[in-house]
Amino acid sequence: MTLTTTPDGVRVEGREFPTNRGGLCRKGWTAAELLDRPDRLGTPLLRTEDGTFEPVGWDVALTRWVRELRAARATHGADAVGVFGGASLTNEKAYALGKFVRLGLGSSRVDYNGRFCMSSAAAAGNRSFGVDRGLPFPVTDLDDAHTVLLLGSNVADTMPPFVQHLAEARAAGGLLVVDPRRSATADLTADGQGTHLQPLPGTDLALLQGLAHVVLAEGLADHEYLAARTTGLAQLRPALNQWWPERVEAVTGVPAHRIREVARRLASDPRGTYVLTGRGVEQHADGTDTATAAINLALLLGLPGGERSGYGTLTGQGNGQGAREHGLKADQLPGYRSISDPADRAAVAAVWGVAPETIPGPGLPAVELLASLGRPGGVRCLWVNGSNIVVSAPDVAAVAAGLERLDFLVVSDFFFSETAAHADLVLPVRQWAEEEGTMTNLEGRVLRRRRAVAPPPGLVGELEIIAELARRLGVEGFTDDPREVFVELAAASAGGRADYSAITWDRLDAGEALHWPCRPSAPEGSPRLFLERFAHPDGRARLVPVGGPTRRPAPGPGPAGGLVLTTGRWLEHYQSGTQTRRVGSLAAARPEARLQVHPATAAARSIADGDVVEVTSAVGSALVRAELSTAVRPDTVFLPMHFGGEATANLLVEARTDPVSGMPDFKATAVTLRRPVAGGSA
Ligand SMILES: Nc1nc2c(c(=O)[nH]1)N[C@H]1C(S)=C(S)[C@@H](COP(=O)(O)OP(=O)(O)OC[C@H]3O[C@@H](n4cnc5c(=O)[nH]c(N)nc54)[C@H](O)[C@@H]3O)O[C@H]1N2
Ligand SMILES: Nc1nc2c(c(=O)[nH]1)N[C@H]1C(S)=C(S)[C@@H](COP(=O)(O)OP(=O)(O)OC[C@H]3O[C@@H](n4cnc5c(=O)[nH]c(N)nc54)[C@H](O)[C@@H]3O)O[C@H]1N2
Ligand SMILES: [Mo]
Repeated sequence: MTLTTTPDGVRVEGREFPTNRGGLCRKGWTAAELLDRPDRLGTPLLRTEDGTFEPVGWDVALTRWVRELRAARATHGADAVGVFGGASLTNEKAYALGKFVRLGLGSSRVDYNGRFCMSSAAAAGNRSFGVDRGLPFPVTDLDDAHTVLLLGSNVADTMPPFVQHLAEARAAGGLLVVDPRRSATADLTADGQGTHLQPLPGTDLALLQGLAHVVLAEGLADHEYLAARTTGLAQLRPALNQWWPERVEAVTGVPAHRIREVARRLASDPRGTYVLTGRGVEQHADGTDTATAAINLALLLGLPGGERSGYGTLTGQGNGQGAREHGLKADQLPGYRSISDPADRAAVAAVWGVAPETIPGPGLPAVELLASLGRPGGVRCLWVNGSNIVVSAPDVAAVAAGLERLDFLVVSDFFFSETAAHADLVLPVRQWAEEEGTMTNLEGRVLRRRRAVAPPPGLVGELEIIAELARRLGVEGFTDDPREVFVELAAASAGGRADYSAITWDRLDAGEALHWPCRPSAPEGSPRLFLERFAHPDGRARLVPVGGPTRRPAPGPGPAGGLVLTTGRWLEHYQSGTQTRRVGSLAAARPEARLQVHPATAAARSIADGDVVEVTSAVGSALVRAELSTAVRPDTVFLPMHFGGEATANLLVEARTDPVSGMPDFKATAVTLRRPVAGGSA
């Protein structure tokens, strides 16, 4: 998109671009409204003795912060200071922040909200393919697809410009949507344009095992491809044996004959067939295994690395791809390198001009990092930069308690978020349209972000904050010039999995489409990975045997019976809502949270549309109005994640995580539902 400055302010215009073709979702069209809002943070705010906030100058703010950092480190050690970042940050900020924690603070304690977003798909991609790039092919390849299996992704609401790439598949009757709700995307399958499968939340692993079982049992697998391009078929077979369709039906609720139909459709013509996953299947305690099962299915069919076929995961946040490549993750160094691998450490240490042993080891994944706040051996001084964790992390009551235990909390944001309310120091930062940098999109293509408007006076960006902190801490090697940071980032990525070493701002500014890896030996970049080989040393993809779904309490039918809560997004709001709840038209369209409940489920509990209901899980309760809808399964309820206060979805979600990726179990929580005793009718 482009920004035009007009006498009345800034306007957003769609721009012709292959991934969106001039389309923009509603949030994009309204984003400019946020640049000059009166409640935008303008100066640092420091908490006073009596608990209120007082505007202070930057020097006072940074002096205090540096004193707190030094005190925490002197008393409790370097790992007592930590950073929680976000994937809305540019590549340059993500890189600088990761480097600053390791070298400037000497701490291992850094992680970010991408842990909540793409970590399961990333872990599965690395395990199966040896590399993690959301789409290993340009999104426009989907334009010719006749069959697309879309698992746990509601693109019609969460990525509206993407829907146009599904037109051909819909015309061919081949859009296959797996979602416990008849979502806006599931509606796209109506009138013979495809099929909607509606499993119980958290049972996709069984469903995928069942589809793979049918492919093998009915002789639909591509054995020539499996022999040439994969390893592990012999180990995979026994893991699939037990998942015959009738058994899968009993676990998922999806009829056995539909499972067979979908498997046959997927195998009918591999050229033009794609398997895509979203958060609905990835944000589970078995999310890595579920994404792996989707990859196994795709491999059995011979899809990944084909001319016009493949597997991919649909990236979430603005820089969801880039932020997971440059070292913001607890176990990573730039170039998608491992912080535990001696060769990776040596390569980055050389670029940073330090001895490898100077770089700390792996830190803690997000949920463990948050659990450590204010605890013995845990983080005591935290900087949250680019996330609203009091709304978006699991078990938010525990997170808020952790923030209160801290010695010092710094939150930087454009707005006074729910998390900022817990801070000792709140710092204003610049917004997207006010800064230069790069982002990496869902297909691994690096894009320039250009400054379109001047930031309000007195506001600085994170690169300036980091460089100034480093200067005050007496650490060298930090610049506030984003172009210089990119040059260093590209050098640090050379030879890594996400190699940017032949990418320059000049090439990007000249309009070149550059997908990583992009190195001097192949400066044209890599729009299609895997055509010849996968990224494991032997060039083969791995079929990884996985088990059955994580056991959860089964929902009960009666009025007092348990239900499964799942959570996700609405078209009108973005993430924790800090931004979209402030946009007039969006807030008017969707002013408050609603719990989607099936009418039969509501009737059994004497709940009417609009009633305030109490939802209770093992860790907490939420109060929210019910919205009756036949679009959700009777044993399932759905709550959007966009709201704070009593309706915060994450009051209910437990801090249980996937053992491989550290992903929280956001999408299947056992709950009960009732009308609060003291009335509660709207
Ligand atoms: N409007 C809007 N757009 C956004 C965002 C936003 O907040 N608002 N956020 C952006 C970000 S960061 C992300 S990560 C993406 C997310 O994009 P999506 O992955 O599309 O978003 P979700 O709504 O979280 O989940 C998708 C679907 O999964 C379904 N689902 C829930 N549980 C299960 C399950 O157990 N199995 C299956 N098969 N499906 C399940 C939900 O019903 C939902 O329709 O969207 C991006 N775009
Ligand atoms: N129950 C449940 N919980 C979920 C999910 C779910 O589906 N269900 N989804 C998860 C997912 S996929 C995600 S991505 C997370 C998202 O949730 P969060 O991590 O909370 O993400 P945002 O709401 O985008 O928060 C970003 C905050 O940083 C600010 N911000 C934006 N850009 C910048 C910047 O450049 N610099 C600074 N300093 N601040 C900035 C914004 O104003 C906002 O307050 O939520 C996760 N939580
Ligand atoms: Mo996300």
